[in-house]
Amino acid sequence: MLEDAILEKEKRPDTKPVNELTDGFHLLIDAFKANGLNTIYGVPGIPITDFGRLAQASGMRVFSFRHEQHAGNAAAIAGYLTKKPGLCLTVSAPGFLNGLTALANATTNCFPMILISGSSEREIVDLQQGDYEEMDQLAIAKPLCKAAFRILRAEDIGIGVARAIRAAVSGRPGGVYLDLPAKLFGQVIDAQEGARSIVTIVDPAPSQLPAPHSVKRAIDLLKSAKRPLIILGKGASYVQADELIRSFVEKSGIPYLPMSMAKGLLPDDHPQSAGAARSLVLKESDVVIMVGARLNWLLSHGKGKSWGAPGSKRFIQIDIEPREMDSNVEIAAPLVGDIASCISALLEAMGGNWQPPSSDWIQAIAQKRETNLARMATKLQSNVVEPMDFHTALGVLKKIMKEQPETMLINEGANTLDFARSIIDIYKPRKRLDVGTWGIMGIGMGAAVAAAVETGNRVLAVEGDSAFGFSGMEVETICRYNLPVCIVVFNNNGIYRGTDVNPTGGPEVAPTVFVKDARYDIMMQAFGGIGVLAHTRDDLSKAVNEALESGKPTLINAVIDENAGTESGRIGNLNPQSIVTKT
Ligand code: ADP
Ligand code: TZD
Ligand code: MG
Repeated sequence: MLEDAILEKEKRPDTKPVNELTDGFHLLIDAFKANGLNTIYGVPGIPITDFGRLAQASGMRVFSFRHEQHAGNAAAIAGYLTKKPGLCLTVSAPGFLNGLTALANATTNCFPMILISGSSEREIVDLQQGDYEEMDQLAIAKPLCKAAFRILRAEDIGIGVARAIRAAVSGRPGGVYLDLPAKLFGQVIDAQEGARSIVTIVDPAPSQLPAPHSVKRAIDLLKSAKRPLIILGKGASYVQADELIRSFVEKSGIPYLPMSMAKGLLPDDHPQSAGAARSLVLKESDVVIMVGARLNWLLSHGKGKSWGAPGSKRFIQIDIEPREMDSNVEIAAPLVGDIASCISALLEAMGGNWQPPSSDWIQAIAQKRETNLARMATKLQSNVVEPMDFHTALGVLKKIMKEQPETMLINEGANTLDFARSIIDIYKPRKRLDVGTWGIMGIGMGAAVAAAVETGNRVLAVEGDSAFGFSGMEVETICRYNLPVCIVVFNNNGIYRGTDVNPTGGPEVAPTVFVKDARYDIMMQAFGGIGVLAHTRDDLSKAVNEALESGKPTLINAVIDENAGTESGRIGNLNPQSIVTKT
C-alpha cells in the first residue's frame, strides 16, 4: 500500500518532490518500539496478518498461537514479569472475544497487558449492516478492562499507543483494549509528520509517595502490635523491589505469609516464613500488614473463623489503589502509594532501634512450623510406588525446584494446584505463576510460553489433566518455537479424581471423568516434542531432569492414583452440594 502510494506520486512528475510516506502499519510498530515493546503474542488473520508480518520484519518478536486466549494469557504474564504491558494481537469479533477472557483475567489480577484487535469498518458496524466479523468491540471490552481506546487516524497512533501503555502500567496495573479498524492500517501520512507523532512515554508508572501522617499512623499501629504478621501478595512480587521488601521483613523481624505468586519473594525456607503455620498466624495475629495483597476470597475476606475472634485484628494495608481500602473489613492504617515508596518510608520511620516481635510469638510460630513440616516430610517419604499419589510425584518436583531454583514454575489444576502450592518451595522472586485471583483453568501453556520467552529460563508446568486440556493444543506452539518447557500432566483420569460413576448406569460417564489412561505424552510426540509416560518416582525424576538439562519441549504424563484427589481440592467449602443427592 505504501509502495502503491509512492508509485502513484512518482507517476506525476509535474507535482512537487515526493515526500517519504509512512502508513498505519509502520506507525504502530514505531510506537511500540519507541516504548520498548518488542514482543507480540497473537493469532493472525484479517485485518492484522500484514501487521504481524511487518512487525516481525522490523525485528519485533512475534509468537503465533493456536487460540487467542493463550496468546492473551502469555501477554498478561509477560506484563507481570516485565512491568511493561504484554501485547496480544487478534482479529476482529471471534478472535477479539477469544482474547477477552485473558484481558479480563489480566485486569482481575492487576497484570498490565494490551489487547489489540483489528475491527471492521465503523460505518458498517454502527449501522449493523453485517460486515465480515462485525462487532462493536470497544463497547464490549469496556467493562472488562481498565481502559479501552479506538484509533481512527494514522496521526493519532503515537498518542493512542501512549495512552494505552500508560493506562496499563500506571496506578493499579491492568488490561487495556486498543481497537484498530482495518482502514487505519493502510492510512498514509508524511513520514516526518509520522515520526513526530510518536510518543516515547516519560515515567509510565510514576512513584506515588504515601502521606507522612499515613506512614506515622502505620508505624504507631505496628509498634503497638504483640503478634504482628506481614502478608505479601503478587503486587509485592510484581513491583520488583525485592531487596527493599526483604530488608523490611528482616529488619522488622515480623513473620510473613506469602500469597501463592509471592512465594519466593523471600525464599520459602526463610526463618521468618510462616507459610507452614498459616492457620495459626491468621488466627492469632493482632496486627496484619498487607503488602500488595487483597483481602478477597483467597484470604476469606479478612473475617470469619480462620481470622480468629471477631475484632481481634487490625489491618495496615499498602496498596496503590485507594479504593482497595475497607473493601472487606476496616483498614485501621491505610498506606496508599506504590509499594517501593511505602516500604522505604516504613523502613525510615522504623529508625535504628526497632524492637522485633516478642519471642513468645516467634516461638509459637516456629513450633507450629516444625510440626507441620515434619508431618509433610513423612508424607513425602511415603513408600507409595505405583500408582503415584500427589505427594509422591510432588516430592520429586520439590527436590528438582530446590536444585534448580531459577526454573519458572507454572501451576494449575485443583488438587494438583493445592498440593503443589504447599509442597514445592520457591526460592527466587516471580518464579511461580498460577491460576491467580480467579482460580482460572487455562493459563498453563500461555504462561509457559511467556515465561520461556521473557526470562530465557527453563519452565516446569505442573498441570492437572483437566487444567492442561484448556490450553493443551499450544504444545504445538511450544514445539514450533522449540521452547525449553517441560510439562508434567498429573493424570488422575479427570477433574478432582477419576472415580465418579454415572448413578443411572447409563452409557455416559460421570461429568468429572475423562478417558482412562489417556496418553498426553503421545500428543507431544505428534509435534516432534519428547513425550514420556511416568509410572514411578524414578521415571518422573529422570524425565524432568533430562528435560531441564536438554531444554527440549517435553511432556511427561505422570500417572496418578485416580482415587487420590479430593472434591474441589482445598476449596471444597465453596462448593454447594445437594443434600438430596448426597449419599
Ligand atoms: P494476591 O492474589 O497475591 O493476594 P492481589 O492480586 O489480590 O494479590 O493483590 C495485588 C495488589 O497489589 C492489588 O490490590 C494492586 O492494586 C496492588 N499493587 C499492584 N502494583 C502495586 C504497586 N506498584 N504499589 C502498590 N500496590 C500495588
Ligand atoms: N473453567 C475455568 C475457566 N476455570 C475453572 N476454575 C473451572 C472451569 C472449574 N475447575 C476448577 O476450579 S479446577 C478444574 C476445573 C474444571 C479442574 C480440576 O481438575 P484437574 O486437577 O485435573 O486439573 P486435579 O488434580 O484432578 O484435581
Ligand atoms: Mg485431574
